[in-house]
Amino acid sequence: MFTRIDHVGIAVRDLEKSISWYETTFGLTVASQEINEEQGVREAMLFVADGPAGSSYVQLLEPIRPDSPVGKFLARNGEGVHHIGYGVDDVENALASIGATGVRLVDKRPRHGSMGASIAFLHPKDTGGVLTELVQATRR
Ligand code: V0V
Ligand code: CO
Repeated sequence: MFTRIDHVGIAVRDLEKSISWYETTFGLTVASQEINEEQGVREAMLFVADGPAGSSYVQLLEPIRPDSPVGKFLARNGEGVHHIGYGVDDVENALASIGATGVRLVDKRPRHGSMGASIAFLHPKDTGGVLTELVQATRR
């Protein structure tokens, strides 16, 4: 069902500082930068590599309000890995088949994600403590 790792989401306190660190230390480059009001984040996608099933990224996430998923995560855990985003061909199909196994769906319907993707989250309490995101990227 999964075609690749689309991105690893990392909670950060200062987006600009973290972007600079990834650019300087790892030589990554920013592919896109957006504010997602619904998700409560300012985020940047840093390109890592192209693969046969699409590209993979590091997603840096800074909260735009404290009572958001990333704001609460930072207050509790500090900076670090927040979620894994797996690429899927069809996010609605993936949600239906994963939901049928009993995993709670945070999103019953896809939402707007980075770079025009359709995304949906699975509940970390049902996925071994790993917040998991399904990502259907736009075809270019
Ligand atoms: C919370 N918990 C986590 C977690 N966040 N566990 C693993 N990884 C995480 N990232 C645990 C937390 O430790 C608690 O465990 C429990 O879940 C409840 O946490 P809470 O802070 O009280 O929060 P809730 O219940 O209000 O919300 C938790 C959920 C929320 C997962 C439902 O964070 C959510 O809706 N996340 C999906 C949306 C999201 O993360 N958006 C930001 C990225 P204990 O203490 O009870 O054991 S946006 C994005 O990636 C975009 C736009 C993109 O890729 O394009
Ligand atoms: Co994400």
